[in-house]
Amino acid sequence: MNKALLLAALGMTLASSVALAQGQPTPDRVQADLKAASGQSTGTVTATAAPKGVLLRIEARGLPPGWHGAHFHEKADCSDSAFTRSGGHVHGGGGKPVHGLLNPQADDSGDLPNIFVGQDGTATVELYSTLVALRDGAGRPALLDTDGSALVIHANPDDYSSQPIGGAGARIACAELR
Ligand SMILES: [Cu+2]
Repeated sequence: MNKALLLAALGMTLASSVALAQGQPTPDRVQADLKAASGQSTGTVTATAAPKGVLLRIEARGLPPGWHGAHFHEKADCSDSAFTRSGGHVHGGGGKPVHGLLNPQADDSGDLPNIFVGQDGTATVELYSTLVALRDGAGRPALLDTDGSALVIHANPDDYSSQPIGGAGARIACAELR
């Protein structure tokens, strides 16, 4: 083997070691600004595709302390201050979704556990949902469908059973996932 060939072979070995050292491929994820009703940024939301669902990270500040309902809503539209343009909850079936993580009849794909905001107004939360997919769901609704979706935080906690949104009240923060 001449010197040039040897160097080329060595270079290829190094390149494949670097690829191995980097490990897993970069996860498929989207990040969005979390917007308060004032229009100001109140944090960030990151949604990552998982093999059987979506991993969600919420990093918020400036929210009212206490428990708050959080759901995936139908459309990536947080353009009005009441966030009504984000629509109802993400739902795969026809008709109105039956809401509530503790409701045996529920088929609401937008359901998520409540988040807790501390006295300083911040929350750092990771949630996991197997009810949706980021893109291809094998039957689960995709968050990144043609009109995207929104992560909405409500004023009150979700009681996980009453209709239509578990008594969670007004929408106080919204992130456009697209
Ligand atoms: Cu909601």
